[in-house]
Amino acid sequence: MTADRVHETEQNEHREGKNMKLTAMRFQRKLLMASWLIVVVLLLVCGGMAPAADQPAPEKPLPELLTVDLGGNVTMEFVLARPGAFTMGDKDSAECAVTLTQPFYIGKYEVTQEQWEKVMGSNPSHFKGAKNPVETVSWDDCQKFLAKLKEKDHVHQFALPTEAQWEYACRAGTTTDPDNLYDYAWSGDTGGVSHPVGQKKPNAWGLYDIHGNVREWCQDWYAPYPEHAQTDPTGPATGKTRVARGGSFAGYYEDVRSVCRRAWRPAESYDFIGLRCVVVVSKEPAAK
Ligand SMILES: [Ca+2]
Repeated sequence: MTADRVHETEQNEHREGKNMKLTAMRFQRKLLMASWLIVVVLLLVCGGMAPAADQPAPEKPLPELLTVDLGGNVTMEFVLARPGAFTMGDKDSAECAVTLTQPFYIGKYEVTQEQWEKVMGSNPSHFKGAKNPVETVSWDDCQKFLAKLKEKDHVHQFALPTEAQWEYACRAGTTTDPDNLYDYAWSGDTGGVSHPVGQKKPNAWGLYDIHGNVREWCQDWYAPYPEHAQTDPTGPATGKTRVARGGSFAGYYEDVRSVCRRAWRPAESYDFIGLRCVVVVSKEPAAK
């Protein structure tokens, strides 16, 4: 082999070695890019699956029914009332446009004597019966009952319904009362005594005895309705009498209509006035 031939062979070998190195480098570069691509895709997928830290978790829908355990197999049942708007009162007396922006739970039944006794340890009612509505309780007594109820159950926020909440729930999305209120209400000619709760027809939202049996204390002071539309009204700041709604076994047919308003002093108690509770639903977490 001549010197020139040797030199040419060496050059060819050198060129081949260089080409192999270039091919290897290109392969490594492609491998690196593919790895980065996989990492980016994985990050996008995982990021889309996990909730962002600054986004609140979606709210769970409120259950339609709520049962509060008072102990000793005594419970209190509530029905969900969703936010809405309605006309309070009627043209014959006075009316007011009302919007309720917050959901709330309202008692499916009037508070019974066994429920009151479980919470308060005594039963002041005149017409005795475990399942009869508690009566002969003043508005002031009801506040003591609610305070004791909160001591027993720290989870829920109990209250008397505002007058607007009461009428909203009584109307249950309707603009008129049922044709025959005696199917729904113990009233007038029913012997002048209270009756066990839940025996008549419920209203459209499943509330029993919201017409009749015993009148039901509301939270508000009594006053003529305001002239302007109201949002989440709670009544006047002061007054002399508190509202009681729904008529009773001792009243007349007119009294058990959804629009009928009556009021008594907060310390007064009668055997035809009881109560129905609400559970306040707050969108904000309860303060600790
Ligand atoms: Ca009632």
